[in-house]
Amino acid sequence: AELEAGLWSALEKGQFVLEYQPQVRGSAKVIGVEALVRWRHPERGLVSPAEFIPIAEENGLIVPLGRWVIETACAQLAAWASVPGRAELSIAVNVSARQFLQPDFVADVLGALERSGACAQRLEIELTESTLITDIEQIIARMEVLRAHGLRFSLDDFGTGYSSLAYLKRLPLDQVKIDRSFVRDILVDPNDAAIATMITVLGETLGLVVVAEGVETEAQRDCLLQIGCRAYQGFLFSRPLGAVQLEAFLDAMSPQA
Ligand code: G
Ligand code: G
Ligand code: MN
Ligand code: NA
Repeated sequence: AELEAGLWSALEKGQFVLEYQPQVRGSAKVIGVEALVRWRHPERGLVSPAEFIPIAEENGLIVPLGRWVIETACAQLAAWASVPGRAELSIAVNVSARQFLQPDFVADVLGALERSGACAQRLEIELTESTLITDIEQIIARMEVLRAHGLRFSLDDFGTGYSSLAYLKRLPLDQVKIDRSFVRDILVDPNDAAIATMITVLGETLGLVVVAEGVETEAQRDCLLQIGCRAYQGFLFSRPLGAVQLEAFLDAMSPQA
């Protein structure tokens, strides 16, 4: 309750910040970043979205907060568009069900792209399986409208929800993310390795980019590579970084850019 009181004013006080976690293909090429929101709380310091997103979804703040996330990501894309080596980067934003199903969602996203001048092809939307339990037809229709404008879609936390296989077939997706719960013990748990393999094969067969989340060690990455998964996100490469730190990280990855 104490957290909730501060949450309402946090947006106007400018207390939210985005961090960006690189997504890497092969061993070094950064293909994009995932935007992850944090709350710079005056007393508590950086508060994790795991703590406040559920509250924001409950009380409706997720709608203006989600709008702020998309606007901020678009502004970042527009800033990168003119920088050599940065213009190809995409930003993935997490969108919750309540936000995605707002009547104004499509208009908001297209408006943010237009106002910022960001390229729609560089903006990716991550939906989780739990988003998809309500009103699947409506969700698919919206995805198709946004994809027609060039946006891409990623299915987050794959394998942790319901009806995974049916969704994977029906949804107009570009990418699927192997949930980090399957990556964590991939070296020691044959079931996790089997699930990660299944998701990779299925994703590739359906023409999707498959990204493994929560990759923390080289051994995990090697194992994923062996099963055919070539794109990764996780602490092995980088933690989520503030915009300034991210610039330094990108410069270190490709010094000539
Ligand atoms: O960054 P971190 O591991 O603390 O994120 C925890 C959870 O918060 C993740 O499930 C992530 O998807 C979610 N999250 C992070 N940023 C956003 C956001 O901008 N919008 C929504 N809806 N969820 C987010
Ligand atoms: O649900 P979603 O996939 O959006 O969650 C992303 C969350 O995963 C972020 O909060 C981020 O901090 C966290 N994360 C990113 N990389 C790693 C990792 O290598 N290990 C662990 N344990 N968490 C990670
Ligand atoms: Mn995500
Ligand atoms: Na995830």
